[in-house]
Amino acid sequence: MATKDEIIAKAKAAVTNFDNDAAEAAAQEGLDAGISPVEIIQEGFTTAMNEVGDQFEAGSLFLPHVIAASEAMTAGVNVLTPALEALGSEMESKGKIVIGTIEGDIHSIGKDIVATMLKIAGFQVYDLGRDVPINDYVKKAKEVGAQVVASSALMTTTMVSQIQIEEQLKEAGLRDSLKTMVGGAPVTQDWADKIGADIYGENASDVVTKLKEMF
Ligand code: B12
Repeated sequence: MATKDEIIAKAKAAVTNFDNDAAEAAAQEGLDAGISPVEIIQEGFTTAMNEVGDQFEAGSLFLPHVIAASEAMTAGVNVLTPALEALGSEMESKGKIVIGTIEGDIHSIGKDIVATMLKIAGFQVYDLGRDVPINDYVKKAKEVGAQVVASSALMTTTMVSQIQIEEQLKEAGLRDSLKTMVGGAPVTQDWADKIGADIYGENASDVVTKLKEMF
């Protein structure tokens, strides 16, 4: 039987080789070997996506490669999702979270992982998808009585819109009754502090730890 390191290496190679079948096979092999789906996602698929991103930035890979890599990652994550969800299905709701990728931004992989992990941790998650108009976060938060409004931004050009979430929640009179949470690759604790967001989450595990402490 392959070792954990070998299976994680297969998961990484599947993404960097743009191979959906290999990603699904590595995910299944990991589950069969008893490896945590979270580890397969973070150490395997995400590490590989970051490498693809670095090569895209350096000009050695192009957009079709990034699309193919993200499809491979999604194929692998889809195999892991039922196992992830099964971990949390027995838990009672800890609170309501509205989440989405911000207006103008279609990057959804990281947001999807965070949403899944929050469901597992026992939160009731309302996922608005990607390219979400600012007002939609506010409307949904009001409609469901959310405790947290969470936004993902993967580009320096779209993270600035996280400021508008803060402003529109204030205008709607909701800001004091809930917490805001921000994340995504260019987002930092400094940025969260600067715009007045309550919580910054570096990755899905960090998000869950911080929210569990808070609720
Ligand atoms: C995959 C990808 C794509 C895919 C997205 C597919 C999809 N369905 O999501 C596609 C090919 C569609 C794409 C398109 C584009 N992309 Co792109 N893409 C990436 C890439 C390589 C990886 C992103 C990813 O999925 N990472 C894996 C996930 C698991 O990590 P993550 O998203 O960071 O999420 C983790 C944390 O950030 C955090 N997190 C995420 N969301 C949230 C939310 C909350 C609330 C919290 C607390 C935490 C949190 O937890 C997650 C899990 O651990 C990045 C490079 C990079 N290193 O980020 C570029 C990158 C983001 N893309 C970039 C660009 C420029 C684009 C395009 C404009 C390209 C083009 N010329 O068309 C378009 C954007 C179109 C648009 N309007 O949005 C640039 C952005 C540069 C900038 N301005 O900041 C990057 C940085 C690449 C680069 N180095 O140049 N892209």
